[in-house]
Amino acid sequence: MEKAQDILELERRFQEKIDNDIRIEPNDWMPDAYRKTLIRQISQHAHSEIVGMLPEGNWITRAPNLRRKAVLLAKVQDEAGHGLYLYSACETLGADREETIDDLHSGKAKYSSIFNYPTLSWADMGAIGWLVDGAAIMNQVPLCRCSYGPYARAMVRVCKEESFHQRQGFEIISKLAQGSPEQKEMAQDALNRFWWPSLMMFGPSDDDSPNSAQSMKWKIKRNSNDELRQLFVDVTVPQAEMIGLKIPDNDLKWNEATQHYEFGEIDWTEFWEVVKGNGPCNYERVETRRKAKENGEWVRAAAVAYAEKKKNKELAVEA
Ligand code: BYC
Repeated sequence: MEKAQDILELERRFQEKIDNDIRIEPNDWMPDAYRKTLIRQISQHAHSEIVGMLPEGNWITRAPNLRRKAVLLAKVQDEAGHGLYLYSACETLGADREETIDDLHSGKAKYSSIFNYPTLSWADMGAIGWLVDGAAIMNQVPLCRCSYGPYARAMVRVCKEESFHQRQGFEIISKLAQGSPEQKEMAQDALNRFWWPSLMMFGPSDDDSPNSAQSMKWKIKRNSNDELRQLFVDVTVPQAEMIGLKIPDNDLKWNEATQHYEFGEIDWTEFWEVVKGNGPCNYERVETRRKAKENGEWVRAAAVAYAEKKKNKELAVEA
């Protein structure tokens, strides 16, 4: 009985902190469900950053000039860094990093649906930076105010870097859109293929989002999936107009009364198929990560052998 009362008191204090916007830190008491939700979201986010390196990594050797290559290389390296901060944030919650990564490789863990689409032309580098990083910023800026300290702090740096990513993507796509008719066509084709998957990045609509209500109550998420999707559409449509590209949605129209764009129905069947593992590149993406781990085995073994040798030498000196 006393124990149950203690827990109630801990829960009360936890909720009080949340209500007063006081951050929860790794050593603070937190309900198991809060910890589990954070591990779920942060690990999925980390996997997305790591798998997200693949579609763009595919174009590093084919960038059209040295400047584009250097910028793309830096961008992909930034994504690796984001993945590492996020795996560390996950560890502060007690998750084992090795197990977390193995869950990605076994197909058990989710990562963002967007990275299961192929990158078919250089214009896709523009579309990804502009749309995918643009959507990521929209979703991640509110996460800088997440109730869990390590996640919120990681997001501050991630968002700064995502802003640079978005701008480099917009620069690529606008240059193509102002180029030759063939280049303009490439830009339009990339927009046609990445528009709807970018809207899907925000997750299912609010009525079908099982986690949103509780995550918002805990101030992990600050906005609902639909709210952020709408903000993204409102910001991005004028950008497309500015560079002379057409959003591939015949139902898109400005609503003067609500001061928002109305847009067409998202193909939720396609979304859930991709999330379940049946998208165009799901198999290839996970397989590439699995092979990367296998191929790096000798590096890890060498590092461990070196560390052990060094430790034995130190012990011998001490003796
Ligand atoms: N794809 O109840 P819901 C980047 C899952 S990387 C796949 O709304 P929640 C970048 C969801 O996990 C950006 N699965 O969930 C990197 C849940 O399944 P479980 C990645 C999705 O968590 C490289 C179920 O559907 N950003 O920027 O409240 C290059 C029901 O959904 C998706 C983040 O990870 C999806 N799109 O909300 C360039 C941001 N959507 O776990 C760029 C952090 C939903 O119950 N994450 N699902 O089995 C979030 O903000 C939230 O987790 C979400 C989903 C908004 C994504």
